[in-house]
Amino acid sequence: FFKIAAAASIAASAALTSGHASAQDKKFTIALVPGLTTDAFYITMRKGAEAAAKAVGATLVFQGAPDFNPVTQVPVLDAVIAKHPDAILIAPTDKTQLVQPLKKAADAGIPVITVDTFIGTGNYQTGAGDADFPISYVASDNKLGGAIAARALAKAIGEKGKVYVSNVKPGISTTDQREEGFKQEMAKYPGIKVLDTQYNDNDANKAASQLQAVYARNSDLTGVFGANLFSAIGAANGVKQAGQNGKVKVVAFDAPGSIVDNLKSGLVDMAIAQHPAEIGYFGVMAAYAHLTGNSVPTSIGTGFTVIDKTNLSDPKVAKFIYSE
Ligand code: T6T
Repeated sequence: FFKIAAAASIAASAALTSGHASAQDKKFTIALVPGLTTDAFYITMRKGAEAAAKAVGATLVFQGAPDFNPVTQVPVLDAVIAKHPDAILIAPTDKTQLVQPLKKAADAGIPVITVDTFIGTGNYQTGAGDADFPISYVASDNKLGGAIAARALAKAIGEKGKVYVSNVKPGISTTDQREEGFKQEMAKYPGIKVLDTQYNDNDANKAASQLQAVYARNSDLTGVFGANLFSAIGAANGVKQAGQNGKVKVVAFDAPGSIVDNLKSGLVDMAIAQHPAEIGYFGVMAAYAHLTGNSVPTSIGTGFTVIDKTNLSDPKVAKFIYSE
């Protein structure tokens, strides 16, 4: 009898609330637009985003372009906006060129959260400027990451010689900040000269050729900082092709499997692993919080794990190697 009474009372309360489905009961669709689809960094981010979506009963849609370029990202974004998801998470491929395309989403009532990269200055919800409309920015501290890279490279080269930054192109918040942090820190080492940055358009082959060209002009080149996954893979390949394995030191941003192999062989000295799964997870959680009426921090910082030969087989470290 008691069981029946309890069941009846649950049914009664369900009947009372039905027709008034709360925001929490709604199955939200959250879109994630990565910088590009075929990058281990964003593949890992997607996993974290999917884990969070599962936890809150949301549907995650992952839709992106095959290369890191606003020209290909904007049409993907337009297609996503046309489907009107409940929220859009996006890694904008340019600080300025994605402002107007994302404004269209905000104007259509779709909350925007930027993950990994930012638009404008990255200071959101300030009421100032034309790019403060995103709800939140979830990312690594890229300036700090650049400074960590500089300190590691300085140590590896005995604080002397010539180095340069292998970078993607100007206008990308992440890689701009890494270069800035790197150069600021390197200024503390009088024995190190920082040569001109080489821009590779996210093409590892171009980064490898550039390494060889810089080395041909500077036989006293002692180190290179690869400011993202493809820059680092390319710079390391360039060092190998120039026959300078272990002589020209490489510090890599990002930690795909191939970079970890290069740590083992000694071609790369150190890799700064971002936590892309954490970025995806907290991106979705921030969207869910916003959609259910909760306030969200305008900036959410995620961590790094520094990987080198000595710690790469430690499971606590190895879990941050990116998924392919
Ligand atoms: O380094 C990441 C990301 O943080 C950056 O914005 C673009 O490049 C990567 O995706 C690595 O390829």
